Amino acid sequence: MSRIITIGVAQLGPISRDESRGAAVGRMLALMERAVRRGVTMLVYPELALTTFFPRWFMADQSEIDTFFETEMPSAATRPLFDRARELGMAFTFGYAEKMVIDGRPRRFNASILVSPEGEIVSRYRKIHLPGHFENEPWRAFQHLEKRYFEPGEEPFSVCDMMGGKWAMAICNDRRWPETYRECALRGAEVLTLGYNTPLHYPLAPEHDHLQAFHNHLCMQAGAYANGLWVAASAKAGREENCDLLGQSCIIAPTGEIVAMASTVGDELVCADCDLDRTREIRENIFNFAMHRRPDMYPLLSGATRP
Ligand code: ING
Repeated sequence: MSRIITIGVAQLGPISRDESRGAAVGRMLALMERAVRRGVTMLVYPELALTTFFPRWFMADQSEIDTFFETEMPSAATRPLFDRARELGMAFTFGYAEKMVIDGRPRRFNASILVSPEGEIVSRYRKIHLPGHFENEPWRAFQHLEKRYFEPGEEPFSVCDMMGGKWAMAICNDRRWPETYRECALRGAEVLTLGYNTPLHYPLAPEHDHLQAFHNHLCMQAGAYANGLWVAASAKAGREENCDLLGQSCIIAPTGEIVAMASTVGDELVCADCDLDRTREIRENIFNFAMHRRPDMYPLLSGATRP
């Protein structure tokens, strides 16, 4: 019996700084309604889907920074998303700024969750690769203060069994690191979902600005192919608070082919019928890890005990 799952990627256009959680959730719900009409049973929303990408500003006051964080999930604002998805029997994933108290200490992460068709949070992930910087750098057209506002995730990538498939989550900058895909594939993942907020301008290397779309797909297509993974990637896109964010949300097959892609920089749904068994074309042949991979020959990568 084939394991075809119709995956939807719900790209979001700009979210303004003063946009309420309710407004953002309303837009997410509208995309969910469109998704169910397309037969989608798994819907992928972007990184930090509930707010504007606030690391673009330096804020000295922690109480102001904390206005962008969620202290409970589901919250009153996001509960409608959980309720409607459960009514529709749709799984979904989205990213948000998570603040929680652990051992009496407030912790803050750039997080994402996977919610089952029954409306249960079945997996949590906290962004491992935090890009950007810690101190305010006024020379930049905009800041990228993820290293200031978030702590790096302390748990490795993980795989969750759901809907007959094996799902892993990553977030934004994670997609640029080949280790992300290989670790998830070695753990048995068949689908990697991720969201991103990617400015077109990269202050440290503006000569690469024109390559943002190329690099975006390059890293995900390569990761999908070399690991036999479906990749479903959802952008927060468009001119958000005067900062142009890359769109081109997409679904990539284990062959590395882009099988669906957004063509706007606004709220847009793209879908594809994803046969999870197609991962086997890659994982049982060209990238059969057991048969061909040589971790003893990559001691610096694999931690194998060789000089
Ligand atoms: N954003 C960017 C990303 O990795 C970035 C940071 C932009 C890195 C452009 C390199 C080039 O897509 C987040 N949120 O990680």
